Amino acid sequence: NRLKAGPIQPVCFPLALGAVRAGVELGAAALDDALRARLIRRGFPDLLNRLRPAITIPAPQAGDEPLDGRRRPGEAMYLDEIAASMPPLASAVADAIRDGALALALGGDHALSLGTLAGAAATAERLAVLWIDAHGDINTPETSPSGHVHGMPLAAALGRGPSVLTDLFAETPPIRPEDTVMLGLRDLDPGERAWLAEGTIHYATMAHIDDRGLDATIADAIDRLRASGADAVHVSFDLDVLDPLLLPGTGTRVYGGLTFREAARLLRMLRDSDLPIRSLDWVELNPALDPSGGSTAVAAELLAIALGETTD
Ligand code: 4U7
Ligand code: MN
Ligand code: MN
Ligand code: MN
Repeated sequence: NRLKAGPIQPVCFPLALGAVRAGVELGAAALDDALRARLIRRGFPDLLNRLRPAITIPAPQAGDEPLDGRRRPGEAMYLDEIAASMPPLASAVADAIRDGALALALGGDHALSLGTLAGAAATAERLAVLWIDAHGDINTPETSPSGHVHGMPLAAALGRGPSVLTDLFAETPPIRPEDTVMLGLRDLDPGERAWLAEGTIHYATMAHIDDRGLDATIADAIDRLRASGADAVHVSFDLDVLDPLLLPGTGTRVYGGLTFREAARLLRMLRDSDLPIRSLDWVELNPALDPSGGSTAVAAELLAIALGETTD
């Protein structure tokens, strides 16, 4: 489990086209800066030493045109630009993993998981995925109410969606729905609910977490990922899984999210597990939506816990 020990390679990918909302591209550098500053300030030299200098992969930007939130039904916005930007990100992630490091993708919006999942899958025989998010991100252009690609990356990784996205996984071993676990869900669109009702993807909504209890739900998820027999696990952490009262600096806020302590407990259990976690996404921080800086601080603090900072 590379969360707990070994080198960490931050890969910044300042993408906003998938969320069609300016400011989320600022999250990547803000997270890298805040994480390092925190580790220096709090005195965690071992963790700081594990952290390699960040690599920044260029992400396509909206340019002078304002981000255009309108679209025609069935269309996915900025689809070709986003798809074309993914291979360099996938390569950087695969290189870091092959080099023995934890590949830590800092976003940017969640469409970047198209690249990180493709890169992680390329290095594994069988990749399992843990998706921690208020949302399912298993829309296709046909089922998406928004047309925003950050609501579609997991669908494409699992083989559903426009060929320009699913082709990113053409050369990798397939990622299977039965090796996919989702946690924290509380805002699902009709097409996403219909897919989950097929019963293959393992998922826990926030209501399920309340009914079964957080620890048991996390233990179930870890058991499921271990039992999959996958030789690698990718964890994708969308910061909007946190309650918006705690982290308002994200683009698609949904009430009823995880508290700081619940998220810290989840991350400690993952960190201390025997799962072969080799890659991690930390996405959807939009510093422009929280000028107080509080959201960036919370995001960096939880990331430090995920990577082994401990006062346990
Ligand atoms: B995120 C949404 F309709 N489901 O598809 C959509 F509610 O990466 C939101 O999880 C997607 O932040 C949110 O547009 C994408 C919407
Ligand atoms: Mn989300
Ligand atoms: Mn997401
Ligand atoms: Mn979001």
